[in-house]
Amino acid sequence: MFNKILVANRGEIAIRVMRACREMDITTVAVYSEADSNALFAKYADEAHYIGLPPASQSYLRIDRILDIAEETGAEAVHPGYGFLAENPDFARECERMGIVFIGPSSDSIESAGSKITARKTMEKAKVPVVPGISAEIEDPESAIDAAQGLGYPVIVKASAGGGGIGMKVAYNDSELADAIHSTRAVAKSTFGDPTIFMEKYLHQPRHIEFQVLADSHHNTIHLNERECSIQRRHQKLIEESPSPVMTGELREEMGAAAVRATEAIDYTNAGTVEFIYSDGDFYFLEMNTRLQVEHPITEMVTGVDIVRKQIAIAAGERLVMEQDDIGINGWAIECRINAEDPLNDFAPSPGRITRYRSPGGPGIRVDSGVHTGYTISPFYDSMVSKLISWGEQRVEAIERMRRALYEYIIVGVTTNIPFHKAVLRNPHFMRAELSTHFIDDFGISEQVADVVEQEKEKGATLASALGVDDRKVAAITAAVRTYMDSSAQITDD
Ligand code: MV4
Repeated sequence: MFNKILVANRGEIAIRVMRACREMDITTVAVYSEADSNALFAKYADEAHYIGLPPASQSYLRIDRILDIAEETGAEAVHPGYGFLAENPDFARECERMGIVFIGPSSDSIESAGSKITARKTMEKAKVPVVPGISAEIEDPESAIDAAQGLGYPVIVKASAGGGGIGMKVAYNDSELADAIHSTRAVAKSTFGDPTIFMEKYLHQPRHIEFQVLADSHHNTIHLNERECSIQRRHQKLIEESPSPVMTGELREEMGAAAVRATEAIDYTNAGTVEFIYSDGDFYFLEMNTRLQVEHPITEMVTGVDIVRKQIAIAAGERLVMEQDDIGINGWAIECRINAEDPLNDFAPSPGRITRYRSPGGPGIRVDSGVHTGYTISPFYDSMVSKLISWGEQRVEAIERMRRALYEYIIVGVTTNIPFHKAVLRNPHFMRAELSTHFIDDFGISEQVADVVEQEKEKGATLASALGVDDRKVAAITAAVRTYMDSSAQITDD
């Protein structure tokens, strides 16, 4: 096992990884930017090294500096977290070259998953269902139009180097397809430096179901069941749950086996995620994510498997001790991503100083966070404050606990999307698990969010007048009311 690991990331995920290291008695090295010099993750590490200024291009993306520090500090392995360098084959390759273990798949696996056309071809060969489409580059619009008429409109044009929803366009007829080909090619070239595009039949309002997989370096591959991630906004996931409400034992076996075949087909090792879309009883491979995902905790809650510890053990060459039959499903888990953004203003980021912070706890609640009272959320990084995860014996209990935890959660100083989560967790469509990737647009969620905010303001105003304090203190008062159980709670001016 490793003695020392460098964590090439920041915030909550850096802490998540270092927690596993601490349990495993592995020393940790953090790297931090100027903007993170007071951040919790840098303090949590056994040692922390400065790597440069924000933005990330000058610090968290600096392969050279990060690997210099790994070498200087004697770290034997690097954990990339998610985002930043996590799916960068050049980083993995440079680690391989320097003899530093990259805690993730090989650079070759990252590369073959990164090209969507290559992945489609590989999956077809491995008998993993892919969306009807063309597993080759679109060369000229005329032949693409011929092919589209064969598939039937609508079709979707995608960048081969894309993923996560960037560089794709839907076309409903020949002339839209000609436009989509030109615009997607241009976006692909400017965003990814690769103009290669391909085409699939467009499936209307699919559900997004992904399988967590684990593969060791001894050819053992298993899956840890599915997550459903259908509450998204512009490809940003906001709520995820496991298991999926539409899953049956039979479908899980079929999709799980396909996920394992997909993983084996690209000689994958370590933790990964196989993304499918599901529509009318059929499922299709979309992409393979070659990293630890933000939403991994819900899988941990229902399977009892610590995915980060497994990643480290696999990278150290250990065998997976469990087999597929050892993996069960205990209860239900939901994750709400708590972001510093304004759900009433088009989810605009709301960076700033957190003047009051109290996270929920109690039965069935897990909070993965990197913030605290006095912490400043920097405009340089994504706006995620924490991940709030609930567990229950059944879906309804997980929902009830999540609602209760959202009620307990106090964050003053920055605007958060907590009212959005409160609205969704009471939405009758969500309760009935009528999920699709178009959920937010379809169900008038913003009016429901406005109602939640209005009700909370009223409650605060009533209290403020009853207590005879001025309106500016309403937020703090409302917060204090919710911490009545916390005898140390104090109302402060900020
Ligand atoms: C699709 C699709 C419908 N039909 N492909 C979006 C992210 C990227 N992984 C692929 N995506 C989609 N591909 C076909 N043939 C719809 C989406 C899609 C989507 C997929 C998963 C989760 C959320 C989504 C939101 C909009 C569109």
